[in-house]
Amino acid sequence: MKITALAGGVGGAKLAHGLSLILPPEDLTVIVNTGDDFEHLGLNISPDLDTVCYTLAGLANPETGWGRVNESWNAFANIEKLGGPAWFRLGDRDLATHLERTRRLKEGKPLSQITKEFCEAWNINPTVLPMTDSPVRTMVETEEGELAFQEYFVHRRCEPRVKGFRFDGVDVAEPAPGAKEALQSADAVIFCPSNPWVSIDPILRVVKQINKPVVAVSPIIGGEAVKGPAAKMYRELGIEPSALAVAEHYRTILKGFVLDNADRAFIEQVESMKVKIRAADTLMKNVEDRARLAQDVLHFAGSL
Ligand code: FO1
Repeated sequence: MKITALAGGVGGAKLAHGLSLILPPEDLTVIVNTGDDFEHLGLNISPDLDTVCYTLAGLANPETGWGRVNESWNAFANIEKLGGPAWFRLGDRDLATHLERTRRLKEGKPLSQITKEFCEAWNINPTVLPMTDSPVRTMVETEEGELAFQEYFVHRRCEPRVKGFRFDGVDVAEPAPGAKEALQSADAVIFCPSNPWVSIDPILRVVKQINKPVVAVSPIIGGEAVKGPAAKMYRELGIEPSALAVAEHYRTILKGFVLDNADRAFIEQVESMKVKIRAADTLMKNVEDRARLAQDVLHFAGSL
């Protein structure tokens, strides 16, 4: 079964990893959000892309989900000592990724090509694609004005109340080479359990159309996001955060929906949207959980 998965950061990376443990590499393409990308210390940082790649390569920090395992912080400590920006933490190993990415971008290489080269170096076999090679920047409209995504997310710790989102550059952004083909040749498209507002929506805005059966996995369990501000965003936008709210978010493109066993109470309401539903244990605490959930999602997608 050929699968194209859409993913943001930590939650998306975990399911992508589970899928990579089951599917032959030629049957899996992961299209990753780049709306979180930004420039910091003169470097091009692609947090979600790196989180997905590090996770697939077994290099991710298991505590944070982002950044590298066995990281050291010498450069960061010295930047801090010099009075440089300390709100965004870059470890030594991670810094090498940003330095090298920035160098190759300056040479004129597209981000998708650089990602391919990094994947080869890290022995990542499935295809990982940034959603686009053009700059798209997620802007968070808050009660304190508009904030660039990492300014909102890391610097302001998601504290300002959210009023909406804007994806700067999205109207002229073309999908990265191979993304359209991967969506067309897939038997099913899986939306990983990533934030619908700021991880999956920017990808959907870039790829525009999906003509294959879509299965989404809810990132919300029992009214709370497993990680990150998704539930807070729903609340501030006047929507009760729940698996049901996620299904409603995607309802126009959804064929199947996977919610947690804790959210079985919503099954009937989701079914009434003419969406097929599967309840599963969606919390991925270890690698076995990732593979088990991936297997559940693949069985379900195959049955649609
Ligand atoms: N998230 C934080 O909360 N604090 C950080 O200092 C931080 C640094 C960081 C460095 C590299 C990287 O790839 C990701 C990093 N993240 C950090 C996570 C990241 O900014 C967010 O999780 C994503 O953008 C949201 O998916």
